[in-house]
Amino acid sequence: MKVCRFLAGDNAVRVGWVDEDETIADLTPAGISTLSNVLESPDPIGLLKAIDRKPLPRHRLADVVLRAPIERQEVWAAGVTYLRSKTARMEESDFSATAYDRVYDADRPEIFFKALAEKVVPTGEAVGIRRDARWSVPEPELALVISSKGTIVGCTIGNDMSSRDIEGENLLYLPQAKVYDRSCALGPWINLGVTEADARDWTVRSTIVRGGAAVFSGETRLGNIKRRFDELAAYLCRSQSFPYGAVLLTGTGIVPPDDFTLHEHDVVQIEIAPIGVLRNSVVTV
Ligand code: DO4
Ligand code: MG
Repeated sequence: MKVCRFLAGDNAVRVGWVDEDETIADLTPAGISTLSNVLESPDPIGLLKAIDRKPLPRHRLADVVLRAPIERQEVWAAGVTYLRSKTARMEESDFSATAYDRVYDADRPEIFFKALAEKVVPTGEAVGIRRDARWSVPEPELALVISSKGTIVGCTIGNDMSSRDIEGENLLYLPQAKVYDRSCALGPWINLGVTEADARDWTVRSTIVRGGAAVFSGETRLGNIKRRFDELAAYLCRSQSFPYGAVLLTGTGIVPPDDFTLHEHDVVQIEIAPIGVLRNSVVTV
């Protein structure tokens, strides 16, 4: 079951149920006006199943504008959860190599703050590359949607945009490499009730298009993530409460070659087939 935030004719943000036939049922007449109404329910799937969709207004996906599937949640990100991410980062920086090597094997994962909800970019809008960075990449990641009780209630696709030269220069620069305008995209919507066992069979595919041609393609299986999803969520929620819930990016296993950097006007496409596609052009910020 997929739920989204969308704008229809009157420019009000509504919550919709996305059907397999690519239409959206507007949940407003059913009393659901926020995503939190669903995500914070004791039984999100049961809540939706109890709704009679027949009388609800319907829109074709092509006729609406999707907003990022987030309201007031903080966005956090786990790092170095794939062997590919560890080796890429160890090559990027002699200075920080030991830290990446150690965190990959440590009990405690790397988890860092990524974005406030209002700064998250939806599918169809531009993600940013910093004007003071020379080496910028997308990080295609599964994003876990976590309720205020710390329960994983759904998932979506995330892009943890990163400035690798800034991160590689000094580990203490990580917040500047990771947190800046348009550095986080989420979407297109949230899949509810996915089990970790199912998701581990899914493939993440990423393509970067420049001037109409693909300049990078890569893929990985979510089963390559070293840590369990509930382990990551539990670490995030240790000694920290999230009254509006949280979104946790689970790390990247797709790393373009070291001579690749994003350019303005590139288009980054990330697909996890059972969820959908997150597509963003690139702008310098
Ligand atoms: O410390 C580096 C960040 C790691 C990261 O974002 C990832 O592995 O996805
Ligand atoms: Mg990342």
